[in-house]
This record gives sequence, C-alpha cells and structure tokens, in this order.
Amino acid sequence: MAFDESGKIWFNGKFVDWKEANIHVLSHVVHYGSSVFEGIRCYNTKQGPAIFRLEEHVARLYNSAKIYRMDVPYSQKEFREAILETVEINGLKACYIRPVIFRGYAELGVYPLNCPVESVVAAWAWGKYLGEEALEMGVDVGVSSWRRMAPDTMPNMAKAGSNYMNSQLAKMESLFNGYHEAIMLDYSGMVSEGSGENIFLVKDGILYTPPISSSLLNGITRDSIITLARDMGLEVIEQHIPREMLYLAEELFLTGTAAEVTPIRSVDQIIIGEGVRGQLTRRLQDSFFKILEGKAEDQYHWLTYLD
Ligand code: PPE
Repeated sequence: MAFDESGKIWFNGKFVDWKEANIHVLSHVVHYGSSVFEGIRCYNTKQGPAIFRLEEHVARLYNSAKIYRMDVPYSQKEFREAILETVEINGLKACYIRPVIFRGYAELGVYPLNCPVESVVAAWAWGKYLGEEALEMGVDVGVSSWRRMAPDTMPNMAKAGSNYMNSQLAKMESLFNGYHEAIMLDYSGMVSEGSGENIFLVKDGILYTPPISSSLLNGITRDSIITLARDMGLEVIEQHIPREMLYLAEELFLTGTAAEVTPIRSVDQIIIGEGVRGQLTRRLQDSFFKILEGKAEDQYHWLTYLD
C-alpha cells in the first residue's frame, strides 16, 4: 500500500474518510476511461507549504474537461479552495495533489452526458518519481515502439485518464527492456514526450523541446523551464525533433510535476554527452528548486501559500 489511508479526500464538495471515497463498479469512468485529472505538487518552502502553479493546473483541468464536454459544477476558484483545504486538512507539507473529474454512475453506453460529473481531490506524500538518485545521476531511457496518439485520435492537450493507457504500454515496455522510462515518438515519427514527462535537449548551447503539435501534454513544468531558461539568456527553440537528435544532444532531461527536472544519461543505450548530469541541466534544476524551496524570489508568482 503506497498510501497512508488515515487522511481525508475531498469528494463532490465534502471531505470523506480515505476509505469511504468509493465509486460504483458500473460508473462510466470504469468502463470507458472517462476522466480528466491533474498532478500538482505542494512544496515545504522556507516560508511554509506552498502549491506550485495552482492557477495554471486548475485552468488546465478545466480545459481538459471542456474538451470532453464535462460541466464541472464548481468555479475554478472553488476548486482551488478545495485543493488548498485538502492539503491543510490532512496536515501535509510537501505532497502530491491529484484532482480528478470523471463521469459517474447512472447508465452505460458510450454516450456520456447522462452520467453525473464527479470531482475528487486527494493528496499524499510522493517522493522522487524516477527513483531517489534520478535527479542527480540521471536515467536511462529507450524510444518506445508505441507512438503517442495521432492528433485526430485522442486529444493530447487534455490530461485525460484514457491517454495513460498509451503511456502504460510504453512504460511497461521500457521497464521490461531495462530502462527507467520511455520516450515516445509522435504520429509522424518525431520525438513527442515521455510516458509522464516532457523532454528537452541541449545542442550547441541551445535548448530545444518539441512543439505542442508533436502530440504532447502542454506541461506546466515545461513552461516553467522555458521561462527560467530564457531568463538566464538561453535560446529556447520549440521545433520538431528527429530521434537521432536525441543521440547527438549534449544534454537531455525530462520535466514534469512528478519527475520535476530529471537528467537523461542514455537513450537506446547510447550515452548522452558525458553520461552525467549536464551543466545547463544543473543550472536549470538549481533555479527551479530555489524557487520551490523559497530560497529565491518568486518573481513569476508561481507559489500559492497555504496560509
Ligand atoms: N506529459 C505527460 C504525458 C504527463 O503525464 C505529464 C505529467 C507531463 C507531460 C508534464 O506535465 P506537467 O506536470 O504539467 O509539467 N505527468 C503527471 C502524472 C504522472 C503520473 O505517473 O501519474 C505528473 O507529473 O504529475
């Protein structure tokens, strides 16, 4: 059990005991994957617990719901309050927050609009996504034989539960092949993203990342890193990236709420750069974590303090 089950979960507007936060097996979401969700981190800064980019995460959640025609019966402000209260009521400091909006129990059949839209916020302590050493030592990744969804199949800009069936295939394959993570290509064969992270590379001192049109989730960490890099005077280019450009990169790293900024040390067993965390990766990690620890000024207003 990865959870401490003593906490409370916000479920359709009320806090319920962890073990009482249940749904019926005939809920629409169980059969057809009808959910959208977020992953958000709360950091225990020097000035107390603070949620990273709360407004942007809730906005993306509502955008995901919009794509699937889900009417959320709360305002974004109410949802932000629910998230803050969930962290507070559970006495958490540094934690991972998982809001989910899904189609509930009423009838089955693909047409979803007769099923109620239900909302949940849970939070728990979640450590390093790709292992304790990953942030320093880097991870080994393999390009997956599973592609990311083509743009006219599943919307990648929706952070929908069903998209993660595709991620699961890639993630399982990569672990069975001895890697820590999978990199997926898009429908045209260009680099897209990891199973749960965006990807960046450094070549000739320039930072590259695939564009939104490469079938990827518009990551909030991705946006944060682009902002920090430009502020450091780095050139950042969003462009289509062929697979071999990964092999020839000086540095490579993954970004995501769970993975934060994780260096990649090899791709398909080809060593990247020196095979260790690169200089720019380290500088970007430093400026990212300084803000999250409350050690640098929060000049972009990325933090929402609990109190
Ligand atoms: N792409 C995918 C497919 C993805 O799942 C994530 C987040 C990102 C990019 C980065 O997005 P952002 O968190 O806004 O920077 N993945 C979430 C879920 C991971 C999981 O295993 O569950 C996360 O990092 O919270």
